[in-house]
Amino acid sequence: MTQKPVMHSAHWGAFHAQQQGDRLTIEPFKGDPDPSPLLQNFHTALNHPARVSRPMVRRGWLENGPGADDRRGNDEYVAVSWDEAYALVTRELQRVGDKYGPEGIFGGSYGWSSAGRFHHAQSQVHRFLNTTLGGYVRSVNSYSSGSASVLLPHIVGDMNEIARRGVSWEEIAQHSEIVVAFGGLALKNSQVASGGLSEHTERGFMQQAAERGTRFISVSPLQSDLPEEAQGEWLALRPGTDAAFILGVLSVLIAEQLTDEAFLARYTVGWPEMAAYIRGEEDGTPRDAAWAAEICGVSAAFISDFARQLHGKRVLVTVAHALQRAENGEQPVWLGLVLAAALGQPGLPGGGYTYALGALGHYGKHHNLVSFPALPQGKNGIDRLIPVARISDMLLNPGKPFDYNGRRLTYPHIRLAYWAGGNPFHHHQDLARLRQAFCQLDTLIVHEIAWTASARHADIVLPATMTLEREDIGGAPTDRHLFAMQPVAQPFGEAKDDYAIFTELARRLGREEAFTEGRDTRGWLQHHYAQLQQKLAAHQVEIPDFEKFWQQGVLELPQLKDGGRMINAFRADPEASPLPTPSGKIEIFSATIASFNYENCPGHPVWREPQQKPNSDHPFWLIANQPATRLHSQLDFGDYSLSGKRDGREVCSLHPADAAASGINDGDIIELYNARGHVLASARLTETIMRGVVQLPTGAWYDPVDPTALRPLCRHGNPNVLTLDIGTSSLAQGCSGQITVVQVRKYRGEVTPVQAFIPPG
Ligand code: PGD
Repeated sequence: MTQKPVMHSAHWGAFHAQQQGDRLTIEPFKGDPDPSPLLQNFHTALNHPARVSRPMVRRGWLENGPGADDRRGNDEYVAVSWDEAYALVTRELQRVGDKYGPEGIFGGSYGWSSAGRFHHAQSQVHRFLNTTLGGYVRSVNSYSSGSASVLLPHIVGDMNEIARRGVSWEEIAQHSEIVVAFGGLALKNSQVASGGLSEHTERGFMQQAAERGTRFISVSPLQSDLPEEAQGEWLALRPGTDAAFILGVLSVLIAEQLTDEAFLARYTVGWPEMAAYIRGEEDGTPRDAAWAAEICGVSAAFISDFARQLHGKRVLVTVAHALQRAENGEQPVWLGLVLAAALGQPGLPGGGYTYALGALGHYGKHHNLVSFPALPQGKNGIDRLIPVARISDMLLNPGKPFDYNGRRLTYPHIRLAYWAGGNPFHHHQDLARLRQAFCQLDTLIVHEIAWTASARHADIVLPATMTLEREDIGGAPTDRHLFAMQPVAQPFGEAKDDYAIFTELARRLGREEAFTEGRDTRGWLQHHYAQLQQKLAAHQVEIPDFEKFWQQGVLELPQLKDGGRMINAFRADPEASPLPTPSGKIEIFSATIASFNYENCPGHPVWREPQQKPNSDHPFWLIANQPATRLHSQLDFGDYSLSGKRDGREVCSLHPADAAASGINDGDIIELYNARGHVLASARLTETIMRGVVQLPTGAWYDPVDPTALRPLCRHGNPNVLTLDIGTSSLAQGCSGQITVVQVRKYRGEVTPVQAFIPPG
C-alpha cells in the first residue's frame, strides 16, 4: 500500500516500514544502537492465515444463547456479518447490563496489546464499558509485577519510583563496583517496553561498566540471564531460594559486624526484629550460612565469602520481576532491599537497591519532562476489583471471600467478560482450570487480530486490525522519542480498529457521543498532541505543530536526568525528605503488613518453604520464563518466533547430565508433565542451565490435542498448562507462574503436527 517507507513503532522498537505487493520491508529506526530482532516477526504477519478475517460466533452460543457451556474451547465457529455481530453484542450487553449491572461484567481485559497509545486496547475496553454501561469489575496490578507493586509502597515507595526513576544505567556504568542481579539482566527482557523503546542501550551500558571494572553477578538457574558483554559471574542457586540465600548473607554480615549500623539506625525501621529473626531468637532456628546452604544448594563457605566481598564496595542490588512471580514472591523483593540497606548503600551513586533493572526497557532510564496523554477512561460507577491473576478463582467461586493487601473482598458473580488486547490462554496459569472458569460465563467477547487460544474460547470474536494497519502515536514515559505511527497496509479481511468497533456499539447503545466526544481517530491524536504541546509550553518548550510532527514521523522530547531523586533526597536529609512509607523510612519491619496478620506474609521478610518442591514424582524445577523470540505470545506465527522452534514446536532446555539419566538426546520430543497436564517440546541440551532444572519459555500458543481433557496435552509447548494457579501470598495475590515442578521423559506417544495457527472451522 505504501509508496515510500513510513514510520511505525512496536513495544520492541521503532522502525520504517514499506509494503510493496506481498512484501513488507522493515528497517530499524536509525537512532537505535542495538535494534531488536523481534522486528522480524512482522514480515509475514499482515496476511498470515492465523489472522481473524471476519466476525465469528461460536456455534453453541449462537444456537443456545448465552449461558455456561462446556463446549468453549472445543466448538465450531460461524461467520456472521458485522451488522449481525453488532446486533448480538449490543443485545447481550443490554441484557447483562439491565439484569446484573456493572457487577456482572468483567472488563479487566489484561494484556499488552500494541504500542500505540490511542488504540491501547485495554484502555478502549475500559472507556467503552464506563461510558456505555456505567462500569465493570476491574483487575488491579499486572502479571509482570503483581507482588512487588503491592509490597514496595509499604516498605520504600511506589514501584515506578524505584524501578523507573531509580538508579540509572549511566550511574551504573560510572559508579557501581558490584551489581548483584537476582534473576539476571537478560537482554531478551530489556528489549521490550510497553509503549515502545527507540534506543536499546542496555548491552552498551553493561559493556561500558564491565570495561571500567564493574563486577556483574547474575543469580539465576540460567547462565543466559546475563549477556556476554557484562563479562559477569553466574551464581546458580536452586530456583526460588534467593530469599534464603540473602538471609544467609545477612547472617554473615551480622556475625562479622559488616553491617552499616549507622545507616540502619538512621534510615530504616525494624532492623532489630530482622536481626533477631536471622539469629533465630524468634523460634530457635538461626538463618545462618549453613542453614541457607542446605536450602540453596551452594556451600556455607561460599555464602560467607560472598557476604565479605560485598563489604566496603559500591554495591547495587536488583531483583527481577521473575523472582516475585512465584509463591512467596514478596520475600526476595523485600530482602533485596534489606541487603542493600544493611550494606548502607541506598542513595549512593550506582549503589543501593533498584527493582527489576533490565526486566523491561523502561528501567534504569530517564523520565520525560512531561508524559504523553492517555485516553481518558471515564468513570467506573462501581468499585469491585480482583488482583489480576485471580481470574479463575473469581469465575469459579462467586461470592467467596479472599484477602488482598489488608482488605477482605468477595468475588463477584461475573456473567460476561469483554477482552481486547490480551491473551489469557497465554498469560494465566493452569490452563485446564482457566477453561473451566471461562465455561462458567454466559458470554465471552474477544477482539483479536489472530486466532489465539483465547479467541478460540470466545463466544463472539471480532476481528481487530493490527498496529500496522492504522495510525497512532507511540511513546513511553521513559523514551525520549515520540513516533507518528503511520499505516503501512490496508486492514486484513473485514478487520476494524477496536475504536471503530466500540464506536458503533456505543452508537447502538445510544452512547456514541459519550464514548467518542465527537472525535475520530485522527481527532483524538490531534487532541492528545495538543495537550502535549500545552504541557510542554508550561515548561517553555515548543514543539512543531501536529502536521509537521506527522510529516517528520518522530519528535525528540526533553527528559529529566535525575534518576534516584527520591532515595537521594532521603539520604541527604531523611527528616526533610522522608520516604512515602508510614515511618518515612525504609521499612525492614512493616507494622502495616504485620497488622494484616497474614501467616504467609508477616511483618518482616522471611524464608517460607514453598508448596511446590521437586519430589520423586516431579523431580525437576520448570522455569517458565519470558521468551527470547517474541513478546509474550504476540506474533508467535512470525518468522523470528518460528526460527527458534524445531518442527514448529517450542524448545525446552535441560542439562546434558539430566538428559542422559533419562535417555533423552538433543532434538528428541520430550513430554513435561505434572498433575495439571502434559506439554510436548523439543529437547535442547545445554550446560548453561543448572542440573535439576528445565526451562520452557512462555508464548507458544496453547494447542491442546483434546481441549476438554482434565489434564490436557499441549503439542506446541505452552508451559502454562503446567504452572500452578495460586497467588503469591494474601498480601499481593500476584501471579506465581514463573516456576513449578514437573517430570520429564522422552515422548513415546503419537506426534501430531502443531495446529495452533490453523483457524477454526
Ligand atoms: P500478549 O501475548 O502480549 O500477552 O500476557 P499478555 O496477555 O499481555 O497478548 C496480547 C494480545 O493482544 C495478543 O494476542 C495480540 O494478538 C493482541 N493484540 C495486539 N494488538 C491488538 C490490538 O490492537 N487490538 C486487539 N484487540 N488485540 C491486539 C503477558 C503476561 O503473561 C505478562 S505481562 C507476564 S510478565 C507474565 N509472564 C509470565 C511468565 O513469565 N511465566 C508464566 N508462566 N506466565 C506468564 N504470564 C504473564
